Amino acid sequence: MTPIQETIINKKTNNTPIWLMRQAGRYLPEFREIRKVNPNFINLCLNENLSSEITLQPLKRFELDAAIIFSDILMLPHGLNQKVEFKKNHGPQLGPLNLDQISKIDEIDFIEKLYPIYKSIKKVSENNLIKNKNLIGFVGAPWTLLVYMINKQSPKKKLIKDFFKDEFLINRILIILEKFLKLHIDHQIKNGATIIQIFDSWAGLLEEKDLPNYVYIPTLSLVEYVRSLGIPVICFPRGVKNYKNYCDIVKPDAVNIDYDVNPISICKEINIPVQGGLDPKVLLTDIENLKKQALKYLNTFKDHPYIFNLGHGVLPETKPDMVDYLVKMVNDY
Ligand code: 1CP
Repeated sequence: MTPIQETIINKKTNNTPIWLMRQAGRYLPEFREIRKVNPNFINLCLNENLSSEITLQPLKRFELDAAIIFSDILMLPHGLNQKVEFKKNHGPQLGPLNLDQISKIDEIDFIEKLYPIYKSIKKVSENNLIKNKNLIGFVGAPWTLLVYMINKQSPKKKLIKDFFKDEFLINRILIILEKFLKLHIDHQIKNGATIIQIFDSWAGLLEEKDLPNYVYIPTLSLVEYVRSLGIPVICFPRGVKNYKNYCDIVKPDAVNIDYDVNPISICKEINIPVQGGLDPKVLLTDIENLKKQALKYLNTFKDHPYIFNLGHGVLPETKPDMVDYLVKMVNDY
């Protein structure tokens, strides 16, 4: 068993594995080299040679316990033929959402469109660097994908005014997403992903009363699906106010907490393995502060199954030396 599986499945507490969200990305000069000559982000995700190379870049530098496949949650709407573009300094921009068109998408066409992602996963899984480590496949949660598909761009702090106006459209999209997310998960696992993480980056935008419909029910269905395939599933419902409720209802194998969550109370309230929490901005400060903040998480969770990670992705301004220090520190703890 890998260190992460020991933590999630055997609930071991005497070693703390580590990987970082967005560990493959813009803070690495070797990534920026590739990115510079590949201005189209979607095409880069669909280039199995480059995306597998990028996935492995952080493992060449740091003693991490997992690789996360270099792709994006928005490859799913791309697979459903909704236009997705990543504009410089602007984030994603999506095209019109045509329900008739999306309803007609055929499973084979979808898989064919995303095929290079699965080939990339296969390549990484066959690389020596991933031995005794996990390869993390991922999807966006139905709610977060719905947000991008209807909002057409990052909601930042809020949704467009008429977001909930067309209830029929929303319900149809959620049903279609569930079907294709399962297909996408299935193919990632078949090609070598050994854990699935579900990112619900915009769960925090919903009021408590809307969580069952948009977050709990659709996510529970995915969690049960991943579990039926015999693979652990980690959920990251960023920004929800009540992580305990979420865990009690959705029942993931582990939960990633965001940096606004108080680790001490979560450790008391939640029985399942916990991942993450450290504010990625701490990596922009200094070694002293990084050590202090990281120790806060390590000490709090010393008797709780815990996977070290951040409360959101590594920021592009991060110095690789700070990541190096953090990984060494966690491994030496
Ligand atoms: O070079 C660039 O300009 C691209 C930056 C970039 C990268 C490196 C984007 C654009 N996506 C990614 C890769 C990515 N995205 C990974 C794999 C690499 C890794 O983690 O090491 C993963 C797991 C994601 C997941 C993702 N994409 C999420 C969920 C996690 C989170 O950050 O909340 C979300 C919301 C996205 C959408 C997305 N992709 C990229 C941007 C700029 C955004 C929008 C973010 C926003 O709305 O603010």
